[in-house]
Amino acid sequence: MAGGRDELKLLGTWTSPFVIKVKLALSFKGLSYENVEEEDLYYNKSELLLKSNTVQKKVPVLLHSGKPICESQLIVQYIDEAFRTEAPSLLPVEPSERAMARFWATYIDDKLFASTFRAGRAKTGEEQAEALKETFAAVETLAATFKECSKGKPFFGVLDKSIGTV
Ligand SMILES: N[C@@H](CCC(=O)N[C@@H](CS)C(=O)NCC(=O)O)C(=O)O
Repeated sequence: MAGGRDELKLLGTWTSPFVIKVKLALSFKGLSYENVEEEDLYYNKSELLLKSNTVQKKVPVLLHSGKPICESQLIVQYIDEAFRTEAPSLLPVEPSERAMARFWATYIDDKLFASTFRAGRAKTGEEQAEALKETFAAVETLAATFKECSKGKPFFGVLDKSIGTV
């Protein structure tokens, strides 16, 4: 397996969708890494996180031979560029398709994750209902987009007899 525990260290927390995104990218590329879980991300950040992401102090941070890479989308791109493994590229090769993939990745971060977090932190039922409405609208947009992007490919929007339409 490429990567290696000495070479790659992921600072994260298991609940974070941004961290999960990076874990998926590492897994698709067949890279092994050391997972370093932040025990108390919001109240007591580790020294390693504070010195690795001095600006945002957020996870995920990928340490590659000690060098920190921050921001989940940039980490995914970094993994794609830095590790030419047998696995296919994470992003399309064609520039316009690549731009489109980045557009939807940003949409997921800005719309889906943001409204989901808002729903979780809402102080009133009304606030929560509003945030959930936005979340479901974003999911519908994504479902339609993935179906469209997957035409002719065995991916989203394919009818599988055992699990129905996904
Ligand atoms: N845009 C960043 C967002 C990362 C982010 O918001 N991480 C949260 C965990 S889900 C965090 O570390 N929060 C700690 C804090 O705000 O102090 C990315 O994509 O990496």
